[in-house]
Amino acid sequence: MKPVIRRIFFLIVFLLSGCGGGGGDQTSTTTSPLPTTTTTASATTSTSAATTTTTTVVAGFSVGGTVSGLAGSGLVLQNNLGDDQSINADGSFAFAAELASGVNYSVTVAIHPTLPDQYCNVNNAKGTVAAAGVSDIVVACTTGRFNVVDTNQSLCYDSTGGATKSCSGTGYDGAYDGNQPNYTKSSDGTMVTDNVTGLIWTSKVDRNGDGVVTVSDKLSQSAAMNYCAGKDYGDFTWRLPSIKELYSLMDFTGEDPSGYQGNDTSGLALFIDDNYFERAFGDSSAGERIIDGQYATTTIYVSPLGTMGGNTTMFGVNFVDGRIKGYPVEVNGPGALLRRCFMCIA
Ligand SMILES: [Ca+2]
Ligand SMILES: [Ca+2]
Repeated sequence: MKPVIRRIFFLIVFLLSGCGGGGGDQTSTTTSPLPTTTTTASATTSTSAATTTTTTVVAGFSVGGTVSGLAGSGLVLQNNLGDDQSINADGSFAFAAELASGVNYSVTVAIHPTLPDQYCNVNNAKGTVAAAGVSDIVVACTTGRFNVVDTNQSLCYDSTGGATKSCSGTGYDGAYDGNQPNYTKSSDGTMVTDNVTGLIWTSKVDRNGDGVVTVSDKLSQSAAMNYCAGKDYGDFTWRLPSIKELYSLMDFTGEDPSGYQGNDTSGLALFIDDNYFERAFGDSSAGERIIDGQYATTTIYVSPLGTMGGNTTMFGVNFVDGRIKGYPVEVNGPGALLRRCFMCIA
């Protein structure tokens, strides 16, 4: 949604109606006195018995910040997935549309710079306007690097007993915050923007849209690549991710359910943020295990020794048990059992 945004102004038109006498119609426009109104981003109309008063109250605050490190061209920022703002040089910026107090903002990179290829990271990207302009959004562009997302792991464990311990000085994942996972879901819930890597993901694994993830939604690697390439949605060019891209979604707050005997998956903690991405497990009705939540990638494991009984092997991510492994790329076994979950990226 794009709220109507303008600076505060008051327009009061008193239409004097029904006056007796032969003076004819009278219309006056004034800027005071001001009626008591609630400040919102939309027009407010109030009516009294004596006069008809139309009061338009629009309050807006700028949303912006600073850009640094920009070397390429073509950088486009968005606020709430709209209001495109082209950036040509380092320095301060502000979106054209201003937001009313209480309105959320979420700044993302719509197009990263090219020539040279750059990645621009956005910090302080989200918040709620609080009766003041926002100017602390920091867009930092770098050349030739891929922003690594933190695994969301903030705890550290003793390597022998497994008890939690202080992270200080350990050098463990939990000792580093890094680029914390940060996602934005599209309004229809079908796409997720990773605000750290800049990748845009399809969020659904339920390919046939019947509301449940089964083997019918899974494909072999080549079929998944064709499916993504043929996807016509959102004016993007879609493709199957590489292992590096898919692994960037790994969330180590998940818990490995290996050994779990039940069929109810509702209490299982996945290794992907299910606030943004669909939950997917093995299809027990088709003979799969609950942990058969492997996702396909384009990345092939090249080994002179051969793997998977001589079958070409791709790297995949299992968001149910948190593992990264090699899997055969094609359906060559008992029917659907070697098909994989997948998501597309742009
Ligand atoms: Ca961490
Ligand atoms: Ca389905």
